[in-house]
Parts: sequence; C-alpha cells; structure tokens
Amino acid sequence: MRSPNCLPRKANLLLVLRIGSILTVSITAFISYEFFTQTKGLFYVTHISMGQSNVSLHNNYSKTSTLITTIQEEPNHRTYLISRTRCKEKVVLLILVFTAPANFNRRTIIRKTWATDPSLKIRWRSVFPLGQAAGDNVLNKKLEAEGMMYGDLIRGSYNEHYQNLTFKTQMGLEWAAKYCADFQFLLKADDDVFINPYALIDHLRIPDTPKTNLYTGRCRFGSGVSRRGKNGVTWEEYNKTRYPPFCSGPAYVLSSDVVYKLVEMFDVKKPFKNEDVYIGMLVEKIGGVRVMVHRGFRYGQCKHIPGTFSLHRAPTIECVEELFQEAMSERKEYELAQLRSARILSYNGTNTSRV
Ligand SMILES: *[C@@H]1O[C@H](CO)[C@@H](O)[C@H](O)[C@H]1NC(C)=O
Ligand SMILES: *[C@@H]1O[C@H](CO)[C@@H](O)[C@H](O)[C@H]1NC(C)=O
Ligand SMILES: *[C@@H]1O[C@H](CO)[C@@H](O)[C@H](O)[C@H]1NC(C)=O
Ligand SMILES: *[C@@H]1O[C@H](CO)[C@@H](O)[C@H](O)[C@H]1NC(C)=O
Ligand SMILES: *[C@@H]1O[C@H](CO)[C@@H](O)[C@H](O)[C@H]1NC(C)=O
Ligand SMILES: CC(=O)N[C@H]1CO[C@H](CO)[C@@H](O)[C@@H]1O
Repeated sequence: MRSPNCLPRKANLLLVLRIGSILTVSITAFISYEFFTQTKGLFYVTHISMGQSNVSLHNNYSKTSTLITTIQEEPNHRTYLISRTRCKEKVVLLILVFTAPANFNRRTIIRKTWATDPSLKIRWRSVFPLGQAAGDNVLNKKLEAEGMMYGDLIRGSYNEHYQNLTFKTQMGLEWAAKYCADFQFLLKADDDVFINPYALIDHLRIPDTPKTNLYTGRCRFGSGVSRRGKNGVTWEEYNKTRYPPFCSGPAYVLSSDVVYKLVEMFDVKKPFKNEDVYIGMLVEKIGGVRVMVHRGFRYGQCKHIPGTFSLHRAPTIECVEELFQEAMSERKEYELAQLRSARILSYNGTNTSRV
C-alpha cells in the first residue's frame, strides 16, 4: 500500500532502526526493502536484503562507535592480521591493549575506564589486538560477538599464546600503519596495566617531548640476556650477552613515523620471542630513534601517584576502578585550575579598561 507520505515515513523507519537497536547496522552496499506494511502508523520491515560485499557494523553503544568494520577485498597483509577495521578520526594517541581471548572482564573494565575518551573531540582511542583461541570454538564465537558489539577487537589468525606475543605486536603495528593513518603516537599497553591517558598525552604534547623518532617508556640499556624462565632465550635464538636498548613490555610509546618504519622492518628481521626486545632490535636497525626513559611509566603497588602515565600492575578490577577515580578527580582539579588561570590572564590582558 502506497501513501503520498511514503518517503518521509521511510526516513522515519530508518531513524527508528538506527536509534532502536544497540547495534546499528549500516549497510554500505545497498538495502532493498522488498515490501513493508502499514498498520496504525507503524511500519514493519518484513524483509531486508543486503549486498554481500561491504557490510559495515556500526556500534552505537560507546565511543568505539567511530570504528567501522568493513569486509572487503584489499591488499595482503604481511603479518597474521585479519581485521580491516578502520579508524575514522584523528587521534593524538592510539592505544593497543594486549589482551588474551579469555580476559573479557579485563577488557570490560578497561573499556569503562581509561580506554575511552569521554570528550567530544577525542584524543585517544583504544583497540584490543587478539589472535585465535586455539581449539576453543566456543571462545572464538564469543570473541566474534564481542568484536561486533564493540568494534574494537583487532583480530589475527595466529594462535594466542605467550610465545606468540610478537605476532600480536607485528599485526597490531601493521593494522595501525595501514588502517589508522591519523595518529601521532602509539601506546602499547598490557591489559593488567593502568593507563592515565590525560597525563601521558600532556607529556607527549610538551615541547620537550620529540614528536618524531620517539620510543619511550621504562627503557633498559645494556640489559643482560636471561637464558632461563619465561623470558629466557637460547643461544641459538640470541647469541649476544646483552640486548640492545628496549622499553619494557607493559607500556611503551612510539611516534607514528617509527611505527611505519617498524612495519617495513618486519621482513628484514624475523620475530624474536620477547616482543619488547624485538621492538628494541628493530629500532636499533632503523637507527636515529631516540630511546627515552621516563619515570611516568611506573612499576609498583596499586597506588595513585601524580605524574604516573602507566602503572604495572593493576592486578584487580577494584584497583583499576580506584586508580581511575583518583586520576579523574586529579584531572578535574587540573582543568579547574587551568580555567581559573585562563580567566586571570585574559582579565589582566585587556589593556583598555584596566591598567
Ligand atoms: C562497496 O563495494 C562495491 C563493490 O565491491 C564498491 O563499488 C563500492 O564502492 C563499495 N562501497 C563502499 C561504500 O565502500
Ligand atoms: C603460534 O601461532 C602459530 C600460528 O598460528 C601456531 O602454529 C603455533 O602453535 C602458536 N604457538 C603456540 C606456542 O601456541
Ligand atoms: C650470531 O648470530 C649471527 C646471526 O644470527 C651471526 O651472523 C653471528 O656470526 C653469530 N655470532 C657468533 C659469535 O656466533
Ligand atoms: C593578574 O592580576 C591579578 C590581580 O591583579 C594577579 O593576582 C595575578 O597574578 C595576575 N596574573 C598575571 C598572569 O599577571
Ligand atoms: C599591554 O600593555 C603593555 C604595557 O602597558 C604592553 O607592553 C603590551 O604590549 C600591551 N598588550 C596589548 C595586547 O596591547
Ligand atoms: C542512540 C544513538 O546514540 N544514536 C547515534 C548513533 O550513531 C549515529 C552516528 O554516529 C548518531 O547520529 C546517532 O545519534
């Protein structure tokens, strides 16, 4: 049944679809309404068919909504990267949060706290690079659903394992370089680390912090090679007694130019099993990158200390919540102080009325 106001109602229908569901599905190819019926002013969509090629899933639920998953044919990847999710907007800081498939609760608290920039004009964005849960199809299905829900999982085809962390680093960096072109810095952080993005971004923005050729964190120089334990390597794997300078794994920052150069080096230097050392090795090969230690990348107890960019470890959900509350109230104080001083400055700055 056609009515004269058919078109505007079609628009209404779209609006209802967009607002009414948690997951907004935006179809980039085409939607065809086979037919729809009208009953007392309500429309029911009885059939929607969509193009097979490029369907985007759009998550309206949180700030991650600006990530769009697009399924389409594109050039090959040089790492285990599968996702072709794109970053839509410019950010100062792109955060890769390393997490394991089973750590859903950690990802949830991180999404609710520091991973998400609550401001209108966002400065940071966080994603979770993840491989496959080997042999666990239930978990893999859950991950697929989680990825659709939040749009912030970056998937790789390798099997998730501690010894495969370097694959995660490689695919995370490739993704950043290929699909998220507009970022100034990249932070790699583990999911048991607390991050204060406000403090870190302030530090990255000061004139004293290099904007290019930067590799910073809790960096180690002349670190001895451990031959035993979880991080131990054999002589076959590494035949020198000391590692090149590297910034330790829980949290380190790279300027975007370094990220691009690192990706270019993947074919030159084969993966080394300690992902943080691997970055150090590549950085050494690239040359000219400044390796800068900063005390803001902290190790220690779960305790708020002003000026902390990252704390290793934040072992519990309570710890993350507590540190986040403290960081937020510190931030509020800081912003109020900024406002006050801005007001005083502009007041004194007017030469006309008061001298
Ligand atoms: C969708 O895919 C088709 C063909 O694969 C392409 O021509 C079109 O530009 C794509 N649309 C978008 C929005 O990417
Ligand atoms: C690392 O990933 C590769 C590729 O998926 C897989 O063959 C291998 O078993 C994984 N390593 C471990 C220790 O799980
Ligand atoms: C160490 O290994 C490299 C290649 O990985 C090789 O070129 C070099 O000769 C080795 N050095 C020693 C002392 O064995
Ligand atoms: C502005 O003036 C106020 C009061 O006269 C004074 O306390 C303050 O220090 C001045 N600020 C600056 C930046 O000059
Ligand atoms: C305000 O006045 C001071 C000295 O009285 C002068 O140095 C300054 O340039 C003036 N600023 C502006 C914006 O006119
Ligand atoms: C309910 C809701 O948040 N809707 C928003 C979904 O996303 C689009 C585009 O990002 C917004 O325009 C809607 O307001």
